Amino acid sequence: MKKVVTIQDISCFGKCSLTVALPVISAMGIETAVIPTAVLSTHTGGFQGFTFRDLTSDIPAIADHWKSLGLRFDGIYTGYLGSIEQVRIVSDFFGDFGREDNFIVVDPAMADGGRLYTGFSQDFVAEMRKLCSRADYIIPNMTEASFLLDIPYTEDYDQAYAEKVLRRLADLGCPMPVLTGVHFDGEKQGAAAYDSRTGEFCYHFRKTVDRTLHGTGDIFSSVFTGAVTLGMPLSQAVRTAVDYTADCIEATAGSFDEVWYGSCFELCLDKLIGYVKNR
Ligand code: PXL
Repeated sequence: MKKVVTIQDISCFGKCSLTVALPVISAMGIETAVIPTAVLSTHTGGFQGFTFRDLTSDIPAIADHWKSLGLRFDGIYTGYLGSIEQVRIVSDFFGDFGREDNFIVVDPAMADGGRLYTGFSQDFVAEMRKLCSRADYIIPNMTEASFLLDIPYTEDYDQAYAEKVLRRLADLGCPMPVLTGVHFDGEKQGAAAYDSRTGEFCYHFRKTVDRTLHGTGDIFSSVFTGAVTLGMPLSQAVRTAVDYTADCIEATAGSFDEVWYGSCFELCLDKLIGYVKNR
């Protein structure tokens, strides 16, 4: 069986990070080990007064135990990381568990809508930039890409601009950057990726649903990680991740007011399994 380890927080309520990654990657038929980096009562996007228990100091101990067991993973996937120290420790984990024949996905989950999430600073961005340089794939949205590249944020751009951003992301040291939330008109939205080894770009779009839902980036990155683990080429991994994310958003469309804290991804897992089976 293929094995992935995902390193991110667990938000006890509000569907994102581990409560998304674990079911989604497992549904793709991949064993999913987890390192919870923190326990929060809710995610930080719109809830007030959430608790935050930092588990940073557990990470090296977990890594040491796993090293003693000789555990190996086909993929390492990191999402939301809560502090600069945590990013550094995850970087050490890459040193311990990264190999020639596995891959690293970094989702620099730290910003959206032109703004950093609560609790993050420019120093955190600088550390995340270093972590991205160690990944095979990074999956920023346009806000995160703008912070990583230190360029002004805009949602008014064309294909040439998206490709320039992707090239510059690759220049950070990650050979295959993926940009999410890409749109060139009001009709369609999706993702774009660049393989700097071949110079090829790929895109996949679905009809835009004009609402922002929390956790869709985590759905995308989880499916993308699973797809690459299953050996899908970059363009197919992007297509599968866009399609499932769009399925989830559409499945939530009737309940946007009720479930702003996450999408009804559970209702679409059968489709995801279908994408995997029919690949
Ligand atoms: O969806 C990304 C995410 C993950 N984990 C926590 C978050 C967020 C986004 O706000 O707050 C705790």
